[in-house]
Order: sequence, then structure tokens, then C-alpha cells
Amino acid sequence: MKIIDAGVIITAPGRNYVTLKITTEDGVVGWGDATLNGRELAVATYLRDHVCPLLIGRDAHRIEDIWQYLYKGSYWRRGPVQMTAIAAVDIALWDIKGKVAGLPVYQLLGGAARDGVMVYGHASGSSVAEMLDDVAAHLDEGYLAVRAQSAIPGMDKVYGVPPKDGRLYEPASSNVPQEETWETGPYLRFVPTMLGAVRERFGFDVHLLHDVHHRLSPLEAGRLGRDLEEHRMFWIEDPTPAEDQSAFQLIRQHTTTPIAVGEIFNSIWDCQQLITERLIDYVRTSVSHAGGITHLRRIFALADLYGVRTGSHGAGDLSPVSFAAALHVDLSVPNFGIQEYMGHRDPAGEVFRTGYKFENGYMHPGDAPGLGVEVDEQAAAKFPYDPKYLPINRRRDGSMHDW
Ligand code: KDG
Ligand code: MG
Repeated sequence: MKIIDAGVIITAPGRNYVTLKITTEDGVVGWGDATLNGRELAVATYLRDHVCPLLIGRDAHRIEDIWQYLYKGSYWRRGPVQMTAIAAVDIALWDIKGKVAGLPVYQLLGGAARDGVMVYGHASGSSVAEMLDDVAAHLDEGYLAVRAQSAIPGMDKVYGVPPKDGRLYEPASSNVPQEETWETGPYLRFVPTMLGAVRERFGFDVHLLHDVHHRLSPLEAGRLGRDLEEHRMFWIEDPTPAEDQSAFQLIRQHTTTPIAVGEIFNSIWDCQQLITERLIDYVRTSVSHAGGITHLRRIFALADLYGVRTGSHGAGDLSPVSFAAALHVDLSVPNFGIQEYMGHRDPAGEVFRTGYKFENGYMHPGDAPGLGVEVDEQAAAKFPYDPKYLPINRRRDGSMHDW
């Protein structure tokens, strides 16, 4: 079944998304997500100029071979741009395979290993009281797991807290990245109290998560983990910049608070040491940034061998196409842990027609053949690309810090 066309759609229904469309000789269309927040056009160009021409004439059914062809064949391996591009191709080919077979993708991956996929939502606030109300709202909606972030007294902006007037918590800006300030001391003093307030009001039945967003040193992370032990966290996420994998040995020596890492990883090699030395509890690699369904399954299989569970990234900058793909993988792997679900706010729904469902804290990708997401190209054309950058962090002395 030959591929006869491959093209890229860039659209911004609320935020920027890059989508790959692959068409086969018998008219079957597969969709892939190629969105790399803040660097969207790099992936779009990589696909348009270097990948799409190579796909024409290839057999769409040979997913593994096409994956290897694009990965090994480029000579320059890995990196977020290449791996996001390969992911888009891979996701689109699984979509095609499912549509041709008349089966949802999870059936091709071995079938459902559970009835639903537990997801966590984002609760936040510009004060602890506001954050607690947001946790309550999530529990009312049926969530069983909630990530809690709150503004820190004395600091003007903190990651994960949306401005009061809107829900886009990554205050992306045009032209140049918005600058924020960061000091570790106030954060470390405040967070145990803030998360303790959640436990005090809601008890221990809700799964509680917190994202540190790469901002601590290993020793600081160890101290935070220890201070949070009494709150029995589901996890703390990205405590330190994780390209330094051996740093996690130090964190592990100091705390039993579970650790989740991997949303910015793009290959199995990025998490090899973390997994094989059991330095983390959850691996957060995503289907769209870590080489697609084919490569993500390989990472998850390695993780399974070492008792590490999955906890994939699912922020709103991953399009509904990759969110659906994530649900198909989540439903089928033995070592699923949890899935992040931030949702996509309208007008994204005008462009991406989804079939996945949320019920009582669990999600299901639906049973439509393929991924179960279709893209309305006419609607996409109404929302032109809107260049945006993620913010950056500086310490009070002006030096750059991890955001
Ligand atoms: O594009 C960056 C976001 O996806 C990231 O900041 C969100 O850390 C994040 C999370 O855990 O969802
Ligand atoms: Mg994160």
C-alpha cells in the first residue's frame, strides 16, 4: 500500500500545532502530531524538506522499516526535532494501519490491558486557597489524581499557574521569550506547606502530584522529597535537569518520594540509566517527542523490566492526535502508571475531531478504526501560525536558570 502524498499543516486554534498528513494510494489518510512547542517550524521544515519526499512510494504498512530508515538513515540521530518528526510519521502510519484493519490502534498493540486509563488534571492558583478550590473542582469532575501548583509568596511568576483572566498557564509571548524570576529558597520553604494543605483538606485518597520543572539541584531535590514524604505524593516530577542522569543517585539516597522524569526526553538512550539503575519510578516520555508509538513502546518495555511505570506527558501543547495515540499505548502496555491530561480548549475542537472520552477519572481512546481523531483542514486554515516562545527564568542576580 504505497504512500502517494505527505504534507504538513500548521495551525493555531488557541495554540500552535503542526500536523502531518500521509495519504496512501487507496485514499487512506493517517494523521501525526509534529508539534514542538516554541520550535514548531523547525520540525515542519525538517518534515517538508527532508522526510516527506522520502516517504513517497514507500509501503505504509512497513512501520518498523520506515522508522529505522528515517532514524538510521539520517546519520544525525536523535534530538527533539528529528525525533518529533519521526514520531509524526510513525503515529500517522499506525493510524493508517488501524484504518485499513478496521481496528482501533490499541487492538493492534495487543488489545486493552485495562478498562480505562487513569489521568491526572492540573489544579493551580495564585494563592493556596485558590489552588485548593481548583483541586475541589477537579474532584467534582471525577478526577482521582491531581497535580497541584501554586504561586509562591514573594515571587511574581511561577510555572504552572495561569493568569487569573485565562487558562493558558504557559504565558507564551511573541518575538522574544517572557522573562521570569526564580529563587529556590522561598520555593523549598513553601511547597511542603502548600501540598500539606491539600492533604489536610482532601485527605489521602486523592493521588497528589507536583511538577518541580527541572529547577533544583540534586541535593535540594533530595531535601524536598524528604520534606514531602509525610504527604505521600504520587510523584514529584522533573526535580532536576535530567540530562544529568547520575544526579538521580543522590536524590534516591535521600528520599523515598516517587520520582517522574522524561517529558523532554526523545529517545530510549535519554532514560537508559534512570531506568536500568531504578533511579525513577515513572517515565514521562511522550509519543510525539520520543519517536512515536514504535519507539515509546520500546522505552516502556525496558521500563517494565525494571519495575518503572509509565506516566506520559500530556500537556496542551501536544495535539489531540498525539493525545489519542498516547491513550492507545496506555491502554495496552502492562506497566501503565498514569497519563497527564490537560485537555485542549476551543477552538482546538473545531480542527481536531476526537473520539476519546473521560469518565470517573479514567479515559478511553474509543473504538473507531485508527487513532480516532480526524483533522478538519478547512477549519485549520482559519487559524494561521502565531509565533510564540515559552518563558525563560532568571535568578534575582540576572543569571539564567532552568525554566
Ligand atoms: O511545552 C512545555 C510544556 O509541555 C511543559 O512545560 C508542561 O511541564 C509540563 C507538564 O508537566 O505538563
Ligand atoms: Mg512537566
